[in-house]
Amino acid sequence: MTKTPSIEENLLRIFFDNKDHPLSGEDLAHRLNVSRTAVWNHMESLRKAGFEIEARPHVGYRLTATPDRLLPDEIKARLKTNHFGKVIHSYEEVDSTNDLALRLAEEGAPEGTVVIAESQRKGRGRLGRPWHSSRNKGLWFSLILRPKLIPSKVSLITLTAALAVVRVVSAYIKKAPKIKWPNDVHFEGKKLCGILSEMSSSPGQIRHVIIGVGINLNQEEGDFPEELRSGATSVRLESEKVVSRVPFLSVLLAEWEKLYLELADRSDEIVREIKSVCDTLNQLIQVKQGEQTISGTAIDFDLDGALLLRRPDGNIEKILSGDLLHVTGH
Ligand code: BT5
Repeated sequence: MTKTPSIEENLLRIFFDNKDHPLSGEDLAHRLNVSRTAVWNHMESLRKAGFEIEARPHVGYRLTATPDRLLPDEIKARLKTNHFGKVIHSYEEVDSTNDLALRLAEEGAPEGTVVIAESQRKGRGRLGRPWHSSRNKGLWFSLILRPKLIPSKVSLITLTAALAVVRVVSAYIKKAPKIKWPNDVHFEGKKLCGILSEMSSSPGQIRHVIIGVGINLNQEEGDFPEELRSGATSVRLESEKVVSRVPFLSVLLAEWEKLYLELADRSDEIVREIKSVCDTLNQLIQVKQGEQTISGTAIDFDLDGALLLRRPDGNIEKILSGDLLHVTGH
């Protein structure tokens, strides 16, 4: 169930839809179906949260600046999705958004629920590796999905998230970033985004999958710990632009929802697009799976998003997951 929008959310939506056009108190009261005093009170509560609202006598009110904070009212007011982000749990700090999302999914949270935090104490990557989540500098969030797909398709869902990130980041950086199979988006060999998919399934069916996305947006070099500096980057470092995180998130969720819904009947086209932005293909690679390392040339993906590797003996092996090292290139 989706909660009724708050007055603040509706007020922000009206401001966003009317961009530079000032609105009178009377007009706002009419659109929101509340008194002018109520409009004023809700406007004050937005101001307290950091929104700047200009009031010009005889002209009206105009939203002139938004705070760079992950406030559900603003996120929802900007969203143009049907499911993704309709329910949002936003926190200042959590251990890991994936852990919270997992718990909510088990309690029956609807598909599209987002758990997001300004920082994570124990953000994690695959195999329990740490994920560095600097406060207010990026997007650290998890999405609950309940896809009607067989479990082997889960890699494709992860890749769809990566493709949505590539599409949105491409609007900020002149040169498009690349997908590094199975779960990274990087820019010239430096990691911009990592994705952690955790699935609960019964035989033949996915019960729910939590997709955790970490995107570096506004970090400068010094925001990364020493050991990550050579291998990590952010949209700001690559574009010299500061990114407004909430508009970025709302566009990302819309792009991702569109791709996710299209998986049902045009997954072949999506796989084709993933291939076109993935720099793992045609490379000599090593895949580490536990104690074992397999090498070969990455030649293709199948329709599940699994990687097809040509071994030195010519045999083709299907790889579902693993840590990947590009032996040629990066
Ligand atoms: C990943 O794992 O890349 C998945 C990261 C998923 C993070 C999100 S944030 C929201 C949600 N909640 C969570 O707790 N997690 C998800 P993996 O492929 O195992 O890569 C982990 C490695 O990336 C680490 O060992 C570091 O080397 C590197 N790393 C850590 N933090 C980074 C950062 N901010 N930027 C770039 N690289 C980083």
